[in-house]
Amino acid sequence: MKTAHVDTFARDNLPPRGQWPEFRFDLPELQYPGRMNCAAVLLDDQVRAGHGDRIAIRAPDGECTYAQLQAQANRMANLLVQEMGLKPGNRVLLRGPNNPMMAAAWLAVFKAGGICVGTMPLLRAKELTEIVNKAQITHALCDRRLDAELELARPGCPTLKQVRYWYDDATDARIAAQPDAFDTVDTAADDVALIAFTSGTTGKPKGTVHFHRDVVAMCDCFPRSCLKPGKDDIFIGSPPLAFTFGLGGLLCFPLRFGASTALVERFTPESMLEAIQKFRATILFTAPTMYRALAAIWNNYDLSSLRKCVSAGEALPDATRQLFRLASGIEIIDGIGATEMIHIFISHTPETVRRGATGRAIPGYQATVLDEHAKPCAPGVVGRLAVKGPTGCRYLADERQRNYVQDGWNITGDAYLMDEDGYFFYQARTDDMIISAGYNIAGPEVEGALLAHPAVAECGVVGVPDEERGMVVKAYVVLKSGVPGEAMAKALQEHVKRSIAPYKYPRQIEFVAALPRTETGKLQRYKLRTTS
Ligand code: 3UK
Repeated sequence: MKTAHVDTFARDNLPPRGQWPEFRFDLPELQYPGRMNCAAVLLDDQVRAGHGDRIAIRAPDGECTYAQLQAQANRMANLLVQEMGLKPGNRVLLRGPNNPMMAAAWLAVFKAGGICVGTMPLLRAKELTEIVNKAQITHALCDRRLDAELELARPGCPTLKQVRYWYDDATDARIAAQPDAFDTVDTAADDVALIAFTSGTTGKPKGTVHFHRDVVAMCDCFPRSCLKPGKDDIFIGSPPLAFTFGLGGLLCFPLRFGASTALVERFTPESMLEAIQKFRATILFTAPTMYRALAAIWNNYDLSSLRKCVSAGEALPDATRQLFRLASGIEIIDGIGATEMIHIFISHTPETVRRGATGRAIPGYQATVLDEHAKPCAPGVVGRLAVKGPTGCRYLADERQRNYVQDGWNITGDAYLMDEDGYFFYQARTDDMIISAGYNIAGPEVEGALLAHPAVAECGVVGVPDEERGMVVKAYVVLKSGVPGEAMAKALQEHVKRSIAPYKYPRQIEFVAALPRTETGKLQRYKLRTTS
């Protein structure tokens, strides 16, 4: 299909075809036409189908309908094209907390045939500079409140010529002055729609390239099979739209199903429950650590509207699943996704949960566990997780493509085992396995055991160098009750020895006030390792 992009930078910097994963479109709902713009599917089609008067976005300062969201996205698209000179295929940096302006900006860039590059609100000038230069970003739309780091980055960003800040009177007036009609650019289904940078913890950031078709495919896989949302659902949650977990769960999924999204800029556990209560939200997206915090204060709010809860970003320990179910009555839907895959590919419904498992390959995806010779492991044997489906990894000009894609499979970097029934059990990140005195120990399993102890609020387990054993298991523990010290350490060690194979118990325990986490809720194990 002929590209609509005038600027072909992103296409030109895709990996060579031979290094692409195998793409599979095995379901009837994945048979897409050759031309599609994801914003036309998510927004224009909904308005055309008569949903214009339904609420699309709810926010603390008001609501907006599908028709109003479309008009705002159109005005912003006109600003991009008429005043900022955007050409289809140009990369546009987007930066702001989750709110209606930000949502409209994403849709505006898609409509104009631009390529969205979302950036996490907490990124600093150095990281922004790397992203702008890697993706050769030409335009930026940014919330005025987050201008400082972007301005600091600009001198090091020669390609970035056009920057506008919203919530700035001049820009807001220019947006308001634009026509509210815009002809959505008729992109090819395989024109690039976004470049998502991985929240990876080490090394230079990797840009993962996703097409318009991929954005629609993520809506037609996980939510369709595991969430089954309806028009009356109200989505809410914490992941930033710059994280594809949030882009799907808090913008694309609700629009695809004609539902609505409640966008809130910042959450504490308390304000999240207040917001669920206020908006009568029905579907929640957040990370395991937030579910632990919510469970502790659940009873203080009326949360009767909530039906479904999705957890992703890191492993959900069974102890957290049980803690949350006791508090809320809700069985969490766990799902593993990756920026490379754009969204979730292994998950389950509340009815098909299996304790300790992430779930099964969702319809549309295949998953397997491979041994060191790239052969499938027998059930119960730990190996490397490999997946394929309608979406997959295409790094922007990056040698690391060869690590992630092997023989057509996407290799996520996770150690998993599969049982006889096709359920996948997370062990650890492949490079996080602890080898102590010849034993392979998965840190998350030890964390799961510790979390089942009533005194433990949060914990992180890593291997630290040891003369005698090569490595020993060390646990960093945040307590919710009890006193840190020798006696508590002893009690926790005994508890672990009673719950899992005794050799896995943490020989060292350090009590801390908090654990280092990324903006996406992931424990930063490398920081724990370097502090020991
Ligand atoms: C880990 C999980 C166990 C796993 C993501 C949903 O997390 C997302 O993307 P990232 O690129 O990280 C990917 C890696 O995170 N992980 C994520 N979910 C789980 N491990 N159980 C889980 N449920 O190591 C994976 O390889 O930041 C998640 C949707 C979109 C996403 N981008």
